[in-house]
Amino acid sequence: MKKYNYFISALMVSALLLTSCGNQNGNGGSNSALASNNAEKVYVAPGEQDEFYAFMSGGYSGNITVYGLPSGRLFKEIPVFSQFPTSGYGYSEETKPMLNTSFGFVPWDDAHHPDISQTNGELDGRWIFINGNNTPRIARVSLSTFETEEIIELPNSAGNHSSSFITENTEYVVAGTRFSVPVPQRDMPINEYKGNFKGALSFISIAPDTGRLNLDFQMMMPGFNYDLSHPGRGKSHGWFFFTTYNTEEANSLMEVNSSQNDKDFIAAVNWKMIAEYVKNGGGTKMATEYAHNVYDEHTHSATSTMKKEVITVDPTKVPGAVFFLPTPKSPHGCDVDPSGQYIIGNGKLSADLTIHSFDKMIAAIEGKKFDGEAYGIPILKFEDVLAGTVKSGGLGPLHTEFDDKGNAYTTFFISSEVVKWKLGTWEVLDRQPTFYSVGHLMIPGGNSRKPFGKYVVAMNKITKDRYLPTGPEMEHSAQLYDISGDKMELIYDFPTHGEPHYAAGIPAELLAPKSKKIYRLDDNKHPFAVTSPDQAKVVREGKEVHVYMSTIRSHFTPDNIEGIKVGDKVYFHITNHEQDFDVPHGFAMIGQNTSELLIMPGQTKTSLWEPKKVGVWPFYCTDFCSALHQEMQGYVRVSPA
Ligand code: CUK
Ligand code: CUA
Repeated sequence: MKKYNYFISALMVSALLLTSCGNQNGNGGSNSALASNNAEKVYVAPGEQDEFYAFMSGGYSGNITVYGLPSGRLFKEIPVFSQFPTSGYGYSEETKPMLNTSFGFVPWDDAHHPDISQTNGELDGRWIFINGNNTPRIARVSLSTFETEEIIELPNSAGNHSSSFITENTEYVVAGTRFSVPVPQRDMPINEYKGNFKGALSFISIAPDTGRLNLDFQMMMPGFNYDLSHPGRGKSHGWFFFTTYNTEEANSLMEVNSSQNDKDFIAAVNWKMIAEYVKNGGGTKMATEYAHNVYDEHTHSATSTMKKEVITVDPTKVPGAVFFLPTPKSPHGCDVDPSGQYIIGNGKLSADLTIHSFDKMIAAIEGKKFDGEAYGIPILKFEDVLAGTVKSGGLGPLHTEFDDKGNAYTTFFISSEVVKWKLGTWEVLDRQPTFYSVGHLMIPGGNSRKPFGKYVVAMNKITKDRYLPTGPEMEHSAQLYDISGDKMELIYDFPTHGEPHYAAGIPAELLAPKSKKIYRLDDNKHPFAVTSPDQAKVVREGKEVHVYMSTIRSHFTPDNIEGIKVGDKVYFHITNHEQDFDVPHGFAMIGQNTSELLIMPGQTKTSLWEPKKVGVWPFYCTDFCSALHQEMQGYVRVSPA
């Protein structure tokens, strides 16, 4: 592989380590002259609704939070990878299988990048996808029920960071691997990493009607760190781009080891070509193990299947499908503009942004103008693919989004700012400070062919003085900018839950009409559902007891249960017979060490209780559902074993 000479400037390294979050205190944060005007811009009057929904990743909370824009109001937390006592997700018998993995039950993850399904490159509001970083998984969440419907684990992957980005007709959700690992996993010396570890890029197809996921194939790439990715769109539809770092393949990423190369790569992958190759029988079947968990909206239940095989593809066996584009200074963000022409790689140790041209890339490939190779994969010449450079004047560029007027907006972590620049001329048009140390930013539709360029949200890593301190640990801080004019205008601060890395935004008018208001009882195919309160019953099968329970304002049926013994396994299967919008009932049993349940109208949910003590034990409804909510109670008599 070609090597580049590179001296890391001392300034750069110290800046990277220190961050500038302390430097900007009092610098434009609370400009009261602007305040009254801007208050109107974010004010959503009582009874009125927000114009946009923002779906923010929860980071280490493992979930997705849903905010309104411009109000910054938190509407909902959607449990995805984490158990969630509020609704019983991951605790109820129906949802526990969602969190199965080949490592067992893993009720937590680190969720970074949500992405909304698209049709012809435009947001279509059907599903949102999100990655589990830690135990590599991809989830699909329904945007009609706002429930997690599917989670697929990714074998051979580790640190599933560069996902879950989708192709422009929602053909594939694609995942890179941040950590390369031995494939298959085995006991070997860590310092034999170089040349022996692999970087698996996973291509998961999405069924057009149901959204069902299938891990079609994995490309076994050289052992770099595949950090972020984005699909081509428009003219570059059919390609996927991944930033890499540590192309040195160092097993210890002290600065000296991994940033020796002046340039790492953006890997350009022609996924259409590889999908065709696999369809025609290409690739190798490899034995492995990964969980595939599916939640069925009709049975209100999930099933988990352990898959045993994956098709792997050696990229050198598909000539013309994979190329490396040299990209300076350990690139992080990898973003493609709405036209699909420009691929932006933000070198996080750099001040400048590197923009590659898709047309030039194709011309270089056709002209076979290569500059060596890495593990058999051709490297294109930097100058041959470069479209331009933005001399940003900032430090530590991370991520870029786009508006509908040909502008790009890039975050700078170290210099704590958003810089607006022009696609094609590469001139900087504006810059605004962020508070503080911004990671991603989001414009609704800002990574699609049709951005809605009214607002940009900056998601900041450090909160510092923005809110009254609620202890050493603070929520994160987001800033909202109005970008409808020539200059960005900071109009609002709001705290965000978990650690939002990225967000996906969508106009309310594309989403709200699809939102499901109620589960119909006649569509409830849960095996333990009861069709009416008079069907309620208690059935014993050996040590297992199944309580077929009904709940409707303001009563549980049955409400007095006898004949239970210490050591039994008691399953409460509770059907909510309400058919009014937004009337859940809860169910909680004393000593219950899983969680309560929240059962929506038309749903059936199950809680397992294993009584440990003789006595008469109460249960009650946990959701204030009617004037007689406090009357929603019952007893279970537990006799000696
Ligand atoms: S990110 Cu995941 S480390 Cu820049 Cu997309 Cu925050
Ligand atoms: Cu049902 Cu409270």
